[in-house]
Amino acid sequence: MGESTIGTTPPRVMTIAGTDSGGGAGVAADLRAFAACGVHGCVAVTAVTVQNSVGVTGVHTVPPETVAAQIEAVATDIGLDAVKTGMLATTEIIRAIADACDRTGIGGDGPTPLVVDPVAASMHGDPLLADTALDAYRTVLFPRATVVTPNLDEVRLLVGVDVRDRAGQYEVARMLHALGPRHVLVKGGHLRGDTDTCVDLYYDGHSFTELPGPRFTTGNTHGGGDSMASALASGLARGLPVGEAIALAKRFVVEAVRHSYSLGAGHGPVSPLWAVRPWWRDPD
Ligand code: PXL
Repeated sequence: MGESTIGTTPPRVMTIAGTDSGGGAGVAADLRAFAACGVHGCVAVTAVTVQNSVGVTGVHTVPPETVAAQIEAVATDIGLDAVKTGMLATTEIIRAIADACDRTGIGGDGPTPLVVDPVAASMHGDPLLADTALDAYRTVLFPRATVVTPNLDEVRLLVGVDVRDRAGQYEVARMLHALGPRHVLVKGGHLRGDTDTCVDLYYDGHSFTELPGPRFTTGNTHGGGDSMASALASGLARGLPVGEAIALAKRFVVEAVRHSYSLGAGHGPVSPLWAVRPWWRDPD
C-alpha cells in the first residue's frame, strides 16, 4: 500500500497579469509571492513580454476572450478567494476582465475581493499599457476594485497629479477613492523627498493610515509592486480585513526588497525566497 497524502487545500488566489521572461516581475513574481504567503496561485495570462533585466523588447497580447475564459474556467471549478490584476495591456482586455468578473462574483459587490495594481510601465519606462487604456482603468476597473495600489508614476497618469510630498499623497488618495474603489493604497516608493523611509498611505474612504518602512539603496526592486499586491490579495483570501492585509503586505515587501538580488546587467528582482525553509539542507 502507498503512503497517504496529508495536503490541506489552501486559499485560492488568481493573478490576471503578463509574463516576464526574465522571471522578475508579472506572473512569475506573483506566483512566488503566493507560494511564500501560503496560498494556491492560479493564472490568467494577459500578455507575453520579451524581457530581461535591462528592458522589454516585445509584447504579445492574448485575445481578450481567452483572458476572460481563463478567469471563468478557474472561478467556476476551483473557486477563488481573491483576485489581483497586474499588466492588462489594452482597453479590450480590461473590458473582457470586467465582464468575466461580473459573471463570477469577483470585485464590485461580489464575494471575491479584487486587488487592482494599475501597472502602466516597466521600471525602465517601457510601456505595458496602451495610453488609451487609462480611461478603462478609471471607469471600468476602479469602480469594481476592493483595493487599488498605484505607485506615484501611475497616480500621475491616472489623476494627473505629480505628487511631491506627503500632503500630495493624501490629496490623490481622495481623488482615487472618488473613482470608486473601496480602499486605496498610494505607494510612496517614488517620493524622492523621503530619503530614509518609504511611506505608503492607506485610505478607506474615512480615515488615513501611514505605513512607514525602511528605504533601501538598491536598483533591485523589479517586481516589488507585483509582489506587494499579491501578498495583499493573499491576506484578503485568508479573510483578513483590508487594513490588516495591507499591513502584512507591507511587511512582506520590505523583506522582499531587503533580500533582493542582482541578476543580469540591469535591475534584479525582489525576493520572497527568505520565506522559504531550506529543506534541501535537512538530512533525509
Ligand atoms: O512590475 C510591473 C510589471 C508587471 N508585469 C509585467 C512586467 C512588469 C515590469 O516590468 O514586466 C509583465
